[in-house]
Amino acid sequence: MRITVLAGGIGGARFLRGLRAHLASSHPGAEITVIGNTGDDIWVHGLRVCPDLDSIMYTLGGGISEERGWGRDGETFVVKDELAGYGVEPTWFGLGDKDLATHLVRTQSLAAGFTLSEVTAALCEHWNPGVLLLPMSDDRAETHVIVDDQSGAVDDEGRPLRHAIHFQEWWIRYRAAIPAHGFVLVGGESATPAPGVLAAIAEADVVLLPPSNPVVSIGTILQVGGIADALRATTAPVVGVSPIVAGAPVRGMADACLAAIGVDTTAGAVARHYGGRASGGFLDAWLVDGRDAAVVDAVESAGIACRAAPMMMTDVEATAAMAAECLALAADVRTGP
Ligand code: FO1
Repeated sequence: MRITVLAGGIGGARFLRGLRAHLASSHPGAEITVIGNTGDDIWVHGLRVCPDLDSIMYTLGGGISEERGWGRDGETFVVKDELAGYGVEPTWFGLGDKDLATHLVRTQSLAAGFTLSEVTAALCEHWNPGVLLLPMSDDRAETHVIVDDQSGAVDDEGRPLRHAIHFQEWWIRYRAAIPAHGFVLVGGESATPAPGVLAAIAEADVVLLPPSNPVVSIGTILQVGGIADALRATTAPVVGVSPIVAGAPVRGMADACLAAIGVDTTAGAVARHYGGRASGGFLDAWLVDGRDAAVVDAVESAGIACRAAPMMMTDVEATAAMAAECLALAADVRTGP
């Protein structure tokens, strides 16, 4: 059984850990291919950092900081403090000492001419995540956020000037607390899918969308040329898990992202945002938490099969049960009317 998963960082990684656990008992030999978001990637202190790829690699490889969901367990930040001592920016970025090794290996390998796919494969040989982890693209495509200039600069009508900052600055330095007027995937217009990405969608038995951020994680992956079309074209059932429960994101700040693109922060609105196939989208089925059971009929009327079940990834066992629900719903859709 071949399962392809489009994943962001923390939520995607935790979902994958449960999916892997479920498949180990229900479908031994199943293969998971992950298409990881690289829109969060950033150059920091001359190093290339790939937050979502690293969250997936560390989480599945057993090196993740559980309480943060990013970076390494047992991490220290001595180098970060030394850099701050020199007054070197960005001081707001949490560069971990153990995490630094990953960034150094990746940066040296990229400088030697290896692609991000090749570098990711090499890092995964060390971490052994148990999935094939593909970057969405080997090309640079970075999410930047349009915000009001925080220096207070205004235009001649007295309106705040706007400028783009890197997503990481918005997310980490400003905690997504300053309004995002929009997102721009810098480089996205020319970025192409990494090798194997389109095939992984076309040849999948099931495609899963974990409860990652629908705008800056899943949404970013969908902006890479050809990926959204591949989802619309695949015969595999495309099954998603709502990242919104009872009107709020379970984790992270997806509500700030959804507001920026004019999508309501509800389980139903995100399903319609992805869209059913009949309306030009790609979503065949949608899982919502029991607290959102009231949206099931509305989602079904949008041509998307929908089921309510416990959707909180409280531990691997609960997440494995979610994965089982996804695969059961995929089977229903495949054999459905
Ligand atoms: N998130 C934070 O909230 N604060 C940080 O200082 C921080 C540093 C960091 C370093 C490496 C890395 O791979 C991830 C890091 N993250 C940090 C998480 C990251 O910003 C987010 O996980 C994703 O970019 C959004 O999903």
